[in-house]
Amino acid sequence: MSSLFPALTEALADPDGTAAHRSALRFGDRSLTYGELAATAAPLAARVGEAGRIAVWATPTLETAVAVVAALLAGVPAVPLNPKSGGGELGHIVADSAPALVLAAPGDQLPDALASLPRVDIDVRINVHADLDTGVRAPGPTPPALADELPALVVYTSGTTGPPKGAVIPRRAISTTLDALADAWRWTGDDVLVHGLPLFHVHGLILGILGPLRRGGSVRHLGRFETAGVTRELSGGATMLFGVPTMYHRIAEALPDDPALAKALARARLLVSGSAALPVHDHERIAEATGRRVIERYGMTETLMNTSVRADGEPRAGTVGVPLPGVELRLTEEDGTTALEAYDGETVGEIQVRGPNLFTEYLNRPDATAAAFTEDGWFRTGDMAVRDPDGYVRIVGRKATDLIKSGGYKIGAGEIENALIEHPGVREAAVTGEPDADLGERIVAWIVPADAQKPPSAAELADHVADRLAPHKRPRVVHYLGALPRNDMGKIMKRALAHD
Ligand code: MCA
Ligand code: AMP
Repeated sequence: MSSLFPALTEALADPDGTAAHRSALRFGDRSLTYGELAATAAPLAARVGEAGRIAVWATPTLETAVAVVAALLAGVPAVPLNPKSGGGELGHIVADSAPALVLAAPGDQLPDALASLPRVDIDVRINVHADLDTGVRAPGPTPPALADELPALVVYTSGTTGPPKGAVIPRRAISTTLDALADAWRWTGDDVLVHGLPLFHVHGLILGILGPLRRGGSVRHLGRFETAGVTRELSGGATMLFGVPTMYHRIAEALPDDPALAKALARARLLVSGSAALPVHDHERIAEATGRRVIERYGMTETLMNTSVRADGEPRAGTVGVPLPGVELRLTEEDGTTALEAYDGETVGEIQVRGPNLFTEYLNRPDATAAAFTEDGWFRTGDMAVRDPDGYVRIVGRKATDLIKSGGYKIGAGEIENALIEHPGVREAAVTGEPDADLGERIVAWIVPADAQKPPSAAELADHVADRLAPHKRPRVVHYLGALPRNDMGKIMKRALAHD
């Protein structure tokens, strides 16, 4: 039952202490010290303290970070919402998670799907210390001790079919995963992290915001990812960079014409990639131009972080390193229960994990929760891998072909197919992923139009999906067919499609 953020607790108890004056968060030209964060988040925590669950309109801003910290101080589970989600997706998340209220930055326009929820503005008080210099500086109330099993966040994640499921992430999963990463990466309060990741997923929110705060260090968020921001921050004192492979690919593309970027990356203490596989070609291009090797770590919304190349280990392109402290990892045979013993770099099995880093359940989905675990408590990741003789894990694929990773986002083919079929011009639809140098995979839609003479255009279908679900789920390529290839059982043969 220890504090998730010791530096923040210290700043609350002693607004004049050294911890209070340390830098915590910076978004553009707006920043907060730990003292300011405490003075801003504590009153918000008091306001939401009685709520059952709260939604957070998770724009890439200081407000989102403050809102999530306030929820964690209060012990109220937060549901981060993608502000680009379409009406259908938001409607599902709100109905499923039933938040008591929504926290949003003053001035943010909220869509109709949130109209029924009471709204609380996130009032970020910059320069609180300056105000307090003319007033009374009193210690804040000590946050209540909260049980480790208490849900901290509900993060929505796509499956192969149906709408996204809410993964319930307890406080102990956050603390143990962040402490395991601290061990693997020698991550301390002296580190300054830079990233431009979205704040409604595990990578950007838990690793990218809560990670530095747990260490008593600081984070500079770019608002949106751009290589110029990476150059600026890594040249100006930042020590670590987190990104998805698409971001490192864009860095690799920019490096030949951008010596300042190469110099900035060369100065970084640690460059970390995750959420999808970073192609070896991009690893090599970055290493060649900067002399620095990107390290990869492997995680999942349901498990937080499982493995990583360690800061003191050998960086090896194409691998995700070794299991983190406290994480049990095994590969299993096709039956899903027999453990493979091989460490030969060849024998492929499904990765299963066990440990304090795991989620507790999918909200309102006991069926899906039960299916995700073996009888003896191993979580089935669906990722296929081999292990090198020294234990390094190499991910070689996925069990489900209906899961697409595009730009580091996990996207279920079924979810997009359901949205496409709602379009009046579509009779049948199938969705696949195909390789894309920038995004890893791009979404491809295979459409049987209702009227072959007047098929809906690719742009119209992309907009249709972006409006209902989210822009990153829109098809990038559309093929029109007279019929979908089906087997004798009537099942669509996606492999045949992809090879057409
Ligand atoms: C284009 N746009 C549209 C449409 N077409 N909007 C609406 N309707 C349309 N038809 C807009 C997009 O919204 C976007 O707007 C802009 O055009 C460009 O889009 P895009 O080509 O998709 O690229 P991008 O915006 O540059 O995105 C690349 C990215 C992004 C920055 C790498 O994919 C990204 O942030 N990925 C991170 C994913 C992530 O964090 N995954 C973690 C989950 P605008 O410019 O306004 O945005 S995995 C996880 O958490 C686990 C635990 C793990 O291991 O990490
Ligand atoms: P999500 O469900 O969005 O949290 O995505 C989790 C999935 O991302 C995992 O099951 C993996 O398939 C993939 N993933 C995360 N990190 C890596 C990595 N470093 N290399 C390959 N795949 C990864």
